[in-house]
Amino acid sequence: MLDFPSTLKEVLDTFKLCLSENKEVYLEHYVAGWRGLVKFLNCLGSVFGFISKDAVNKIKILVTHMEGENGSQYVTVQSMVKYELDNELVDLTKRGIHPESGCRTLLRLHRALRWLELFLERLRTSNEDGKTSVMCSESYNESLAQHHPWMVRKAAGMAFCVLPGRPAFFEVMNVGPPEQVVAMLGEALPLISDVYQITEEFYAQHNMLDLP
Ligand code: 1Q0
Repeated sequence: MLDFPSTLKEVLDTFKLCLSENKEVYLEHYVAGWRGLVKFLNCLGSVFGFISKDAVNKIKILVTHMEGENGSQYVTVQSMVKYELDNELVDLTKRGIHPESGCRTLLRLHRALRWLELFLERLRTSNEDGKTSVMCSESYNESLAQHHPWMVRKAAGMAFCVLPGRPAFFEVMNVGPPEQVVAMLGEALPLISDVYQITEEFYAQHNMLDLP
């Protein structure tokens, strides 16, 4: 389990550990990565509490599966999907008796990972006076927002407005001077993108990109 991460680099490195040799995604590291991200989110203020609460809740659901009696099936995203599908443990078309399946829960975090990728890429390529709130809402609109109802989109939009500016943001990351942050993001982003793509393709193959 991850202790309080001192830098965002440590958290993003966790996503590097996610990929197995044969390109499966380890749940343990995936969950650890999200735990670390949530800690950074909490540093940004209580306005983000409703987001962090939902993320923590989803992390908990996954951990419960991983530590449960069928935990050995929850080692990778791929093994989880196979297990839950084979045993009819997923609601495929409408909400039913499996509201906390690993598959639908992970899908929510997976969509959020796309937001993260887009947002960090914008941060990386922005200049000093770039507006984090704009970068954040553009990334959100291109990803997660498409899956959220109006109320959630509205609340998210309001929270984005109070994001600190780029310099303060870089400081919270605790990675060093801006050039170093930019370099670190440049190294970390391709790996996050790999994890995202591999999960996306696997979910697509199993027709699971719209799980209720
Ligand atoms: C930096 C600002 C953070 C902005 C995060 C953007 C995501 C906004 C999402 C808002 C929605 C949250 C409310 C709950 C929504 C659920 O309905 C929804 C669907 O689940 P369900 O069960 O109802 O079908 N849940 C989700 O879509 C999951 C959302 C998880 C979001 C996790 C975001 C974690 C953010 C980490 C921030 C990392 C910051 C990195 C850089 C920090 C450097 C200082």
